[in-house]
Amino acid sequence: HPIWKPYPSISKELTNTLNLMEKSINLKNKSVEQAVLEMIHSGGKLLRPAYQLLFSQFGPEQDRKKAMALAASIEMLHTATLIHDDIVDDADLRRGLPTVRSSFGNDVAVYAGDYLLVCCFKLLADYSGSLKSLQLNSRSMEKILSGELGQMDSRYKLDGTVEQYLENISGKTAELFGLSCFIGAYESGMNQRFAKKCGDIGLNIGIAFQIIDDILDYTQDSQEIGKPVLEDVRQGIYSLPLLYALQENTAALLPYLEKRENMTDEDTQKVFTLVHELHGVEKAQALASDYTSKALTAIDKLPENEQQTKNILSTITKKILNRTN
Ligand code: 2DE
Ligand code: MG
Ligand code: MG
Ligand code: MG
Ligand code: MG
Repeated sequence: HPIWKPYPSISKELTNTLNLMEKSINLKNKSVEQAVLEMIHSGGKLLRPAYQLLFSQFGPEQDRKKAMALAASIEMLHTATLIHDDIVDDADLRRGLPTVRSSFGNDVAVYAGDYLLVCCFKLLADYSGSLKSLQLNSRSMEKILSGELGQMDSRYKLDGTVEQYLENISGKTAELFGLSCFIGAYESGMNQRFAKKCGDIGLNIGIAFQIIDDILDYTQDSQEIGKPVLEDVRQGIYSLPLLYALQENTAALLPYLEKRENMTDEDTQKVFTLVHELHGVEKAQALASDYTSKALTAIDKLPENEQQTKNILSTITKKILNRTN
């Protein structure tokens, strides 16, 4: 992916990580195998493995083969959650391409996600030096699921709070960023205290990342972000910009939102306009900036090293959190 081009050594390790993922995929069932392979090669930014590889540069144990295997494991977990997410969200487009569920159907999509979860744990069990990483990984999966379920349980709720929203995205999205950063540092031989700081940086990056993702639903069109926009609203997922707008003026939004899944395109357009007018986007951008600043301040306090990891982390984090797609 072009964002890694300025960093040849990470770029090379990410290519090797992808190759390792590809090599570990072997199924008799060619539909599921092809679905998994297509998804892996669909041009994702590889953010989680990249953060994991970068944080693994801090420790004394520089086993790069292990670092790349663990990075592959994280990306496989991430890919599994996306395939399953697109089933739950009825999404037809991801990264500008048809989703697994729309190309291959729900059955293949469920199995493709299942298989990637299996691969994730196989790699982790084979390469991680400690039970700790396996424990953390399973706990993270539990938190990802809790975030998703929290979101599902808040569907169509007009009195959802920012706190609940933050709790849900901390699980469904930020947890995986936190895990990547923690495991990167920890498996390179850093102590838990340091790894925990790295994990917290990942959590803040992940929260900002999801807030921005939710803002893009209100500022970009589907072509620009390569996935459906405003579907969330129709499905009752009221993300931060809409939550802020609801706090400002529930009555203005109610006539549209109360139609629930029967909202027309005009209704969602009207909600879109109101969210902007009621400063929902602006306020969400401000909260994303707070989390970005927290992450950048903590990155700034990381130790210096030969690879200048700290500078790379800072540059790419700024880039990612200023993204428009
Ligand atoms: C993406 O959220 C969230 C991903 C987490 C999905 C987790 C699932 C539980 P979005 P976009 C489905 C499965 C859990 C496991 C396997 C541990 O807001 O806009 O839907 O990219 O993101 O579709
Ligand atoms: Mg989705
Ligand atoms: Mg979803
Ligand atoms: Mg989204
Ligand atoms: Mg969504």
